[in-house]
Amino acid sequence: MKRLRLCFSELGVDALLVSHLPNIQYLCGFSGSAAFLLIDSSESTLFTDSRYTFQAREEVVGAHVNIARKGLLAAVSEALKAPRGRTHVAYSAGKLTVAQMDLLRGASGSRVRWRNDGNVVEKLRTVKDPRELSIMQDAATLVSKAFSEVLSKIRPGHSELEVAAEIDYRMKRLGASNASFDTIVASGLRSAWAHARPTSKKLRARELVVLDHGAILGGYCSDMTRTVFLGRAPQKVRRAYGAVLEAQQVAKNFIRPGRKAEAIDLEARRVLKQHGLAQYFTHSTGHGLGLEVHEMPRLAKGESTILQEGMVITVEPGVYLDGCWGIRIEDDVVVTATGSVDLTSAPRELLEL
Ligand SMILES: [Mn+2]
Repeated sequence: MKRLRLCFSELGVDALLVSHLPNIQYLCGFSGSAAFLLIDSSESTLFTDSRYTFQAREEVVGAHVNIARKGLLAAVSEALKAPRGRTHVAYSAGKLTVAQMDLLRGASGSRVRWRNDGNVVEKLRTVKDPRELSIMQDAATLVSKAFSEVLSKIRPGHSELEVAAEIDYRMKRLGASNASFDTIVASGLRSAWAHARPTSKKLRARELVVLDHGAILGGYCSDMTRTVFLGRAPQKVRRAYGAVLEAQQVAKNFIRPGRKAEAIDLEARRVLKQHGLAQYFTHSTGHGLGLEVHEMPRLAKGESTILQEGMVITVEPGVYLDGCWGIRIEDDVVVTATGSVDLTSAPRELLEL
């Protein structure tokens, strides 16, 4: 919150209304499902409802707690009306509905001028402190371990849904509070769908299987993808797999503080181009990771964010051949003073099961 207040003058505001729950958790520790956090230059107030009275008392640090009786936004508006000379308030355009904004504007009146917050909290969140990095290392280790435990279930005859359920179960047995997104298990032709949902389709011999899964541990997400072959992989698959792995390694090696996020994406594409596969790489190379599974920055064309020490990002090149198969390899890495270090520990070479 101290670092956030230093941004107020640049934003030209006296206060910030935080409406995105992960931002609220980041700033004051509250992990409930209904809240707003109002931060002005000297104090902060968390607005939540009576379901969270005890939880807020336990979790919230550095903010007063206001248990709203007649709706959170009514309580927020009331606070904005208080005669404190508050005039310019930043809000998160992407994280408030039009209806909520109308209500706030109507109730707070013309004395409050609203300004876009420019994702100021999301930007602070990109750089993780040592405590966050330690949790994220554990979350990445957990998902690597769950994957190794589930290998015996990735066999012909088991359905995608069964394998996905097994992954989720293993992650929870290892201490995850939840999966960080719906686990992806996509086999055969369906592996070409970059974000397929698992189905009742049974795995068959001589198929590729893409497994993309992540765990939430201590509030922080991990995200990992492995692609395995059921049986002995044909030459074509081996070559494509080798190209994706090379693209991933080269991209990782290119990561260092001071480089633009888009440069890493370009590097992965350059390698796949050398192998004649660039046209099949149809998504961005990676994304920030933290309290949310997709955060700033994206490793993508046009993303000018400068990488900094302490950022955690995924590196996940892939190739998808419509009607044939898909391959993706994804690891979580942390940007260090001189380069990057893997958080994900599961082996990366092609597994033939
Ligand atoms: Mn990912």
